Amino acid sequence: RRIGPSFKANHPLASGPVVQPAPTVDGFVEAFLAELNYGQGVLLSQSTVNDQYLALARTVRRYLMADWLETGARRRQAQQKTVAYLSAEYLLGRQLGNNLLATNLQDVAEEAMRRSGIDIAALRSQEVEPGLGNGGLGRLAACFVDSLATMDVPCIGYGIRYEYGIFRQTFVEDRQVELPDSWLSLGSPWEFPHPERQVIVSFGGHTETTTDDAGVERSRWIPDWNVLGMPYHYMVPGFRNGVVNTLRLWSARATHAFDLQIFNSGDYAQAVRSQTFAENISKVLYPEDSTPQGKELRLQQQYFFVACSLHDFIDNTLPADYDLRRLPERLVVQLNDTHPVIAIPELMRILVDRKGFDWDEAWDITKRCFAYTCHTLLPEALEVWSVDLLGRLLPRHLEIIYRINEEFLDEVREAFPGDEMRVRRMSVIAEHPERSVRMAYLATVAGAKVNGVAELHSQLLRDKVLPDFSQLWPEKFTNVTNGVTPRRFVLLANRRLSDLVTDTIGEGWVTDLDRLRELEPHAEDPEFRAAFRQVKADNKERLYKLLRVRDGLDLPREAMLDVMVKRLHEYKRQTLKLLHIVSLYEGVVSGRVAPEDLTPRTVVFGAKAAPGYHMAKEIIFLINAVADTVNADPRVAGRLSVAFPANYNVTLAEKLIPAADLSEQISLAGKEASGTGNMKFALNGALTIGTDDGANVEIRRLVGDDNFFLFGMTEPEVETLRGEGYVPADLYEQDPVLRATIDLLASGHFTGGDRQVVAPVVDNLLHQDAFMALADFPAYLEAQARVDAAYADPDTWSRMAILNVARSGFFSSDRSMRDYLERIWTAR
Ligand code: B1H
Repeated sequence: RRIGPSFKANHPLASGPVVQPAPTVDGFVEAFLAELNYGQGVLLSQSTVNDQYLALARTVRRYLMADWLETGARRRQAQQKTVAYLSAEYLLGRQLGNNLLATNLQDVAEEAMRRSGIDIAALRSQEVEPGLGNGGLGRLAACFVDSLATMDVPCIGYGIRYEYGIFRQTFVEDRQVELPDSWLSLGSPWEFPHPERQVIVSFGGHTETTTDDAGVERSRWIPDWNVLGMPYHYMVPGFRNGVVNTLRLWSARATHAFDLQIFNSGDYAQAVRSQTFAENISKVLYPEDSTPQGKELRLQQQYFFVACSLHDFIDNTLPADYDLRRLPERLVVQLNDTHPVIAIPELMRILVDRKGFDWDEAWDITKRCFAYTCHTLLPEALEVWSVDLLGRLLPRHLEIIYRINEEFLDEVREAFPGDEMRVRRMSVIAEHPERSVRMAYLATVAGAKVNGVAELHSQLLRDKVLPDFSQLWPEKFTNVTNGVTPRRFVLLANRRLSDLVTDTIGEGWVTDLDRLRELEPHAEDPEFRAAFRQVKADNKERLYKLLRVRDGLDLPREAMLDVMVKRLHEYKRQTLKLLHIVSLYEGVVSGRVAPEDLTPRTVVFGAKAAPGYHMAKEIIFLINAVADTVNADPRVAGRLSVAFPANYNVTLAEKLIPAADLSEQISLAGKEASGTGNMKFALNGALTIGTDDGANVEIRRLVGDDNFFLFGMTEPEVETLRGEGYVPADLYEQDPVLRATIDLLASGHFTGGDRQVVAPVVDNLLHQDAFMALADFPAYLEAQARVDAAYADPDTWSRMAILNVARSGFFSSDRSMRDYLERIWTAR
């Protein structure tokens, strides 16, 4: 056995050596068996797959431990500025594969398992991914903490340890049925509970005004109930760099003091009820992606994790004697959308009420600590909390928000004398339809920086969502285009492509993704192109094998793989993709098109709908109904198939994306803030068919117009059409292909003759079509025809695909993190 590689004798850790197993097959086997016998309490011969998975996970954990402890000690000593990334969601994906990759132990572990008579693949499949997020926003947080660790930036990711993550989606008679995601039920080997670091969080009650020793009036919060926050720590390893950062997720517990009172009063049942009540706070992730519900429990969740996190940083992470006037030198709080914005009045409360600062000084400190990232443009997605609810749950915070707003509005009046309309527009407090707090405005007032997540989005944020603010403070606004981690989404998900790339240009690209540029000349090399095509074919084979076992799907091997995976939302326009499929099918069954003229395609959808989003669920039903009919119809056999595997998640994404030929990014222009799936597909050599929206704009600029299938209206064109009055039914009347397509859908052809069940979607398209699918339909068909033409020549297609890989290095989340460091975290 040897001492951990980064251990130094004179290091603060020298109070005791950290032993980690030797990174040899023997060392690994020994450590694994020790975990199995002494950790899990079973003999290898008696062990289940789950025992073996848990033991393997704990073995891998050991190899990270010395680095984790050392990183922690180093950070404590250096007292550098630290990023507190506050996010209500972390969509982490499976941990085992990522951590084997980070420690460079895949081969050793595989061989060690083989020697123990175990197929490591079965153990990998045993892991239930922590689905603690809804979609892009949560996955982005996970990519960002990965990059920060790889770049050795001090960062603590703070969030909520939901007992149930995003629901498990199943289909029953083609309709979505949600099941609870009990991801913890078979054990959770990647987390470290720290009950000794519990903190108390208060809610409710009222405030009182008192006069302090200096004769100054101060408000005091007298809450009426408390819960405990218990942190669970997760390792966030950098890529083979000896750094392991921490993700700290909070779980709600009942306080003992609280319980005891009730127990003493003799009401046992009430005491147990209150225990359950407290623990409800971290029970379940709200499954709404982009349309927040103003539910009290959700506000409790937000305040709960924010209060725990600030307390943890200020009271447990900073040295005891730290001078809080210098807090902005040590802390930058990045607010991942508005969900943690209650942190702003919370820091004010800590500074003023607990630490005795005067208001102005506290406000000066607070303003320099926060930065806010906005992830949306949809007006219905901008969070507001009713004053009534907020005042009941957090009366002191409401007072603080009022005072922040008063002083802010004075500033507005000073800058724009006599413009009371503007003052009302900019107020953090909305008066209609109900008095409420506009969280995005509060974040903008308090944040030193405000950023959007792609160039177009940041521009629209300035011009459309927060125009008054960008006029008042133009220098506050900036852009940081999203990114994705190449470790998980290329190296781990696409080992075949990674090997080809590394054989061609060396391995530096994994942490310096711009180096993919060096692949560009190889697009002209027929041998490289053939190898590239073989990688795709192998990835397809792997995917289809999985889908057969996972979903009972049997998909043709040769067809173009056309993939649309993302949350189900009308603005993303899964219906437009569906109309394309129906139009191809209708062409054949009506005899307009000979089947052999269809480019063979397999379309794969993956999408969860928010359980309360009725239209989204109707669309899911319709996709499934069309899939059933198309797949069963011999007239299109081998030419057109549609698959909709249930429960799309990170684990499935890692198999789907590397196999895809075509990436569908077809949102109505101006609606998708960025998208990050679009980046993952491009990096894995799929071509994009997409609108001029979100990060598509930047993808197209980088890969080149010739290597991207652009279609549809631009954002200004969308605005113009809306201004003129958009009448989708007119388009239906005028366009015979569209009419035939919609007529076939409406006829009940896909639903056993039932016209009633398709009506919600069809009527909506004809009479509302808020996201203008019909308006972009002809352009979309035309672009898909260009796709078919390009796909017909394998050399053309693979040249384009290789150039997509070579030119997408910009979309590494390492680059996003460099941009945050430069534009937000150090520029103040
Ligand atoms: C994004 C959300 C979101 N934007 C509210 N907004 C939620 C809003 O639980 N809620 O209430 C959950 C999620 N998610 C996405 O963020 C954007 O739609 C994508 O375009 C973007 O790529 C992603 C990351 O920036």
